[in-house]
Amino acid sequence: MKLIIAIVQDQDAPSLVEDLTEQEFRVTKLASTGGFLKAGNTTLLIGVEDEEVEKIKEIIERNCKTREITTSLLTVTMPGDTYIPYPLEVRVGGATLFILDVERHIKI
Ligand code: 2BA
Ligand code: 2BA
Repeated sequence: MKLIIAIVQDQDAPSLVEDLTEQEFRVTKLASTGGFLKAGNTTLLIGVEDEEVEKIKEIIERNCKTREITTSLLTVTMPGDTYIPYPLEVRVGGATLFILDVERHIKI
């Protein structure tokens, strides 16, 4: 069994979760925050049999889009610690996946 940790954009999460559950996959949705943009994103935990991993990847590819976003980061200027916002173009990927081996899967 594998545990897929999928970090996706909030906009893509509802349709992705719907597609996964429609196809009988189990999923747990967590609210998360990206360290760089400090904006909300969604982390999904999906526990599946090894042979289903490719199918999950396809469902994620279908639902998750890469987006260019312009954000404003704050930079500190010395001296006096003044914060100046500057615009930054960032390409946020469709999804970041971590696929881990599951040692044990127990239901109590
Ligand atoms: P939920 O996805 O909200 O599922 C609640 C309960 O609904 C499940 O209890 C199960 O009895 C039923 N259920 C879920 N998906 C189903 C489906 N496709 N067909 C028929 N019945 C279904 P549990 O199995 O005890 O799971 C409780 C919670 O644990 C789940 O909440 C989910 O958040 C998480 N979970 C369970 N298995 C998971 C897995 N393989 N990967 C990720 N999260 C899992
Ligand atoms: P954030 O950390 O908010 O990053 C959003 C996007 O900003 C990233 O998109 C990337 O294009 C850019 N970015 C991130 N760190 C950067 C840096 N140090 N310098 C320049 N640009 C940077 P993605 O790579 O598609 O990542 C989307 C979200 O997935 C991330 O949100 C983070 O929450 C998560 N993520 C990505 N890689 C990860 C990793 N290796 N470990 C844990 N979480 C990861």
